[in-house]
Amino acid sequence: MTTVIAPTDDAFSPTAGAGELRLCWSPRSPFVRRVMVAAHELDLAGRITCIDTVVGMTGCHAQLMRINPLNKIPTLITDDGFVLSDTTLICQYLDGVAPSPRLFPQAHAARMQSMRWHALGHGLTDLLVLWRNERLRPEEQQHRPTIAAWRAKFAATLATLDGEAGRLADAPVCIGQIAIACAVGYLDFRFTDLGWRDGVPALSAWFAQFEQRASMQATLPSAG
Ligand SMILES: N[C@@H](CCC(=O)N[C@@H](CS)C(=O)NCC(=O)O)C(=O)O
Repeated sequence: MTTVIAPTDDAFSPTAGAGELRLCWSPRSPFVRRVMVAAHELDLAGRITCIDTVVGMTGCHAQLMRINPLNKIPTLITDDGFVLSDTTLICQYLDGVAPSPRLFPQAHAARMQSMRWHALGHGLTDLLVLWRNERLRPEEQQHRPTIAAWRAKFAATLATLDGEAGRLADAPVCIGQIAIACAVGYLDFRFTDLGWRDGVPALSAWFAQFEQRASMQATLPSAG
């Protein structure tokens, strides 16, 4: 069960209580979801208090800006005085403080495979969040060539992942699969019109399995 608190000044104070981790959070962000899935996989979710933090590219969140000049979520406040922004960094932090770290493989070959998948999932998420923001603009202000390029890159990324679905299924759960699953989950949340499953049956089948994990079910996006 995720503990969510209101965005008071106190909540954003840059030191969490002993043993506590505070996460500037939204149930809609695919980046935040990646952190929360990692936390669940590492049995750390119970230590995280989520601060309800509504951000947008066209404005600044006053309290978040005081601790993170980039004004982005996720931002993690730790009990040892760190304020960490950047999803990858936060996931690495969680892996490092978990009783048994395991989402970032140590062995070079496994690590490179995992981080390569992570880069694909992360890049796809970046692209989709930009695309979503563009869609929120009035139709006549949307830049069609850029949208056409995003569409091509999205399709090419899914085709690449479709070819790797067997390896995604066979590898031990790591940050790479989590990043891909959260990106694909964002397609189901915000881009239902794209019909992303068409033409990528192996990736669809892999995701159908992966999203049954307790960590994915506990972090389903909500529009609320
Ligand atoms: N590179 C960042 C991206 C995070 C990001 O873009 N988060 C969005 C929410 S999904 C955000 O905070 N947008 C507000 C802004 O860009 O000002 C990361 O990996 O954490």
